[in-house]
Amino acid sequence: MLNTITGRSAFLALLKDEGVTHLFGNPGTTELPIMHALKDHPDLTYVMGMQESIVVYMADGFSRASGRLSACNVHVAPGLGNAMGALFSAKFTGTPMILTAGQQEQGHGLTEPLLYDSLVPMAQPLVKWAVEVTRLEDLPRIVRRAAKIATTPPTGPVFISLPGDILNNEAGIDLASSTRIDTRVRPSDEMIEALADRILRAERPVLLCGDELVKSDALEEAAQLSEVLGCPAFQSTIPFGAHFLSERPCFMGSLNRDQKQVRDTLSPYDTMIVLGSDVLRMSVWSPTEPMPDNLRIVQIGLVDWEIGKNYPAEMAVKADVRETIKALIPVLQRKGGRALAERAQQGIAALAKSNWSAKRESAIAASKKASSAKPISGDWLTHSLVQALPKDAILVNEGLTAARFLTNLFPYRDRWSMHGNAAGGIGWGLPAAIGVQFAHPDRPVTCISGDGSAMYSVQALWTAANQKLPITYVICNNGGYRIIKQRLKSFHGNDHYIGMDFVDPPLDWVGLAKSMGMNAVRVTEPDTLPDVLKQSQSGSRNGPTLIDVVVDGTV
Ligand SMILES: Cc1ncc(C[n+]2csc(CCOP(=O)(O)OP(=O)(O)O)c2C)c(N)n1
Ligand SMILES: [Mg+2]
Repeated sequence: MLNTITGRSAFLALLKDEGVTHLFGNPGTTELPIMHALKDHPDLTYVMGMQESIVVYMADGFSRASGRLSACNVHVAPGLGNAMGALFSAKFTGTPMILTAGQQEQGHGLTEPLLYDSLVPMAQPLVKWAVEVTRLEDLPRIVRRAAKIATTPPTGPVFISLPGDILNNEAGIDLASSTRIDTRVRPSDEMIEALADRILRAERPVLLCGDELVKSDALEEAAQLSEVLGCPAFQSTIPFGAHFLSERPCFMGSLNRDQKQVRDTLSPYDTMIVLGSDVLRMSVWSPTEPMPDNLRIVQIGLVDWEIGKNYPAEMAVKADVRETIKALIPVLQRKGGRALAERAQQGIAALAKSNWSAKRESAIAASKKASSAKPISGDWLTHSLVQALPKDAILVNEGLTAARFLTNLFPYRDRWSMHGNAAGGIGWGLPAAIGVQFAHPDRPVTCISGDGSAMYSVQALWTAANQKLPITYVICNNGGYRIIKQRLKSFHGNDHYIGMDFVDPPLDWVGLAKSMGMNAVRVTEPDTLPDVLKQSQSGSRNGPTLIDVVVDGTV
């Protein structure tokens, strides 16, 4: 005879058994069964966000900064609707996340009560699997399957609708156990040989490095591969993670999203080895094709949707990047012999003048030139912030125009050290930093955000204060949507910036932050900025702090 258990308690027990430690949520009546059961699960921390997009962004930050499964719970149809922008982001980054919503009782939902709509079709386009539980006995199978699907590469969010009758019913059910699929697969011996032969045939190879190097923990291996070949390694066009060890000699920084520049940058090469990355994902349309005509592609990764998606791959391998590189390097060395070693040495020497470290020096010099500009230059802010950060700092980046040089200045030293806006929907940074801090309670987390971006999710500050998280928030306050103004001007030659300023009335960032229970300071003087930033990083703190930096908004 199995012990009887309520659906609500079984749900929380199942999440915990799948490794979930925090439930990010926003409650309504349909979530009350879960809220009722929480007191019996004190080892699951409930983190309340004051709007559903914040809830999902917090969970997203947690998973992205840890690689672990996260869970978040939102309120029926309007709550799921509020969460869609954040779910879109989680889909983009393949965040392993279980998103749930309470739903009206089965049968009652059919009468279309207040707040009701079908949830599964709403969530479906953005998740790997969407399902509603229709029998309590199915709950364990569904949660176990959801956790497995979310965590199996290509990882991604899943959605479960939880009707009230399922949560409140009681039954003798077996909670079963967790399944995790080990996908650290390497290619066949034949393929490794063929890959090595093909790469050695390349006269001018180049690496393109993406997010799977973080997910598969392959940063060291990727750096070694670049050094064995002596070839440049570029980060992909959206630098939303620490996709390469910045200070290694072959790192060139990230490609940008200017089609012409990318084409020019890549045209010297004949073979692009794509390591767990999308290929030349762009933002705005251009008549220029970013891929040079004669560049051939060798592509490796587990996210097969991206392989050969827009550009055919001459060799395509669905395998773990770390395991593949580990198997490939000794074969390359054996086959390449001394000739390869010599070529690699020359290649590394030739990169010394143009690699990330060299470019960093010139970016520092350029930033210093702006050290006395007022309003404060974004470049001086970025430089001063990077100088202030301790070695183990984690940076959450949604700094937009003010932080344009951030990834040129901040070195990625480990795979969790930087997380940036990936999918383009703004408002991710403030709440994501909360999840990042929960994932790394012992590391200092700093979030840099544009003022416009921050206003999409400003109530996340309350959660940071409520949870006493020592996050430093740096707001780049230029009083408007500068990037949109820049684009109106450059695309349309129009400098009538209707709907892009917030100066009447201006936003009172210090007042906003203080109203949500946190310390805040406004900085207008470029010479005091470095000290304020340094102070923000020193000592232990019991709660967040906000630094409102008044920066240049010139278009
Ligand atoms: C969810 C969402 N809504 C609107 C946009 C369009 N958008 C892109 S950037 C931007 C303005 C960003 O302003 P801010 O964060 O202040 O940065 P700044 O350009 O001033 O540096 C807007 C509105 C978007 N990307 N995502
Ligand atoms: Mg702005």
